[in-house]
Amino acid sequence: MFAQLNAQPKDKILALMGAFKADPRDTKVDLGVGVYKDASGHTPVMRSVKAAERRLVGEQTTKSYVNLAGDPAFGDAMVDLVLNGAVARERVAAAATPGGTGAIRQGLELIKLAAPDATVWVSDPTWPNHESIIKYLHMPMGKYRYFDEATRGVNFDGMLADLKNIKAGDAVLLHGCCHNPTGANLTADQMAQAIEVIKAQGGMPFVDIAYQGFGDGLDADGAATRAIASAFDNVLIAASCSKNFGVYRERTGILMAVAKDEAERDIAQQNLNYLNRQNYSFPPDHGARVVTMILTDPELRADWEAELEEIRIGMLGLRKQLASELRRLSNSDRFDFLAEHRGMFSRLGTSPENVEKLRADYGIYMAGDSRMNIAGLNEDTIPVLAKAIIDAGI
Ligand code: PLP
Ligand code: TYF
Repeated sequence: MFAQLNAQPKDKILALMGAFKADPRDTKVDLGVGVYKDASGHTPVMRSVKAAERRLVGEQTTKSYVNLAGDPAFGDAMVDLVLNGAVARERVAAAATPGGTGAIRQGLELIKLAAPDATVWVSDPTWPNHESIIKYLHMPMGKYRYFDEATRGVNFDGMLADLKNIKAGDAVLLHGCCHNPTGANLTADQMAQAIEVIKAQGGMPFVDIAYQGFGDGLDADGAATRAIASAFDNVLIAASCSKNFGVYRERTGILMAVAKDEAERDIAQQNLNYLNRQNYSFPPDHGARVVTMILTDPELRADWEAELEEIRIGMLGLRKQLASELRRLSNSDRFDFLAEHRGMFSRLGTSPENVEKLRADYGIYMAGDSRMNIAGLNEDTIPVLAKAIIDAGI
């Protein structure tokens, strides 16, 4: 049996983690995998998460099964966090999933159940796992232009032109905020225009929101998802708690299906439950329970929001410092886009050869497409990176 298996391609971002670990240089800088790190390079457990876990250990009296869709209180709390009343609660089906990745997988499977021939459109570029899962499911995939290599902003004209090619019944995967891997995002006005085009074409949006609170703030980062949810009869939303609660390994996420009305919501909910059952029966509960406790306890919530805001402001500060150091060294404004980008990532916009040069000559690790994890920087490494970028002739 196993002799018939083919070798599988590695996840390039995860492979980079191994290469970084193996590098003996103590000057090395890790801008690879998308995990938040503080100034000392540590990924801490958030204070509110620690407190909620302590409370949970004391209070929990059973580890018995919950529901196929997970704890309904988690669904309520997350629908509230992401949608904040943008659509009537009765229209939203929700199921807990193993991380945001699980939600993406289940959402794609739901599309496949409903419309096996639907094309799923993704931004070019997008998070590599989007493409990988779509291919694995043998679903037709299309790409819409997204990144402008010259400005390192969004190629909005290209995006709109490509969205005008989608067919009725197709799905369009959109990043709710903090685009991965580019860091370039639509303005509210551009999103409104994209919504109009997708609507006119009869497409259905599928929003992936994995960084709410990492861009312009918890509320502002939900605005695009809310605008989308309130503009269509049907929308899918995959939300991850990995980053904004720092619960990466707990695998905490949720898939929401916004339906036309309550009756349609019931059918959608049955299908979400069905898909969970086919794939793993019950979704993980620990992280979801911790998140629910934080979101519903005013004290824990206030502390979580404060810590998340510190993280966000810290990353914004790093962006500004890097852009200003590069402005000084290059005597130009050509790196100002770094301060305009939002979230954890920025695509520097240079060749794989230059990325390799930065790794080999300077010990600076970034993804092969020149995506940098801004949270991997600190006051000491910003000048090192800026100098390396200029010395390498980028
Ligand atoms: N979507 C995007 C764009 C991401 O960058 C991530 C990364 O972590 C995820 C979804 C899902 O992450 P997780 O499955 O760890 O919740
Ligand atoms: O893009 C990233 O770096 C994060 C973390 O298979 C990640 O989203 C990377 C690879 C992967 C799963 C998560």
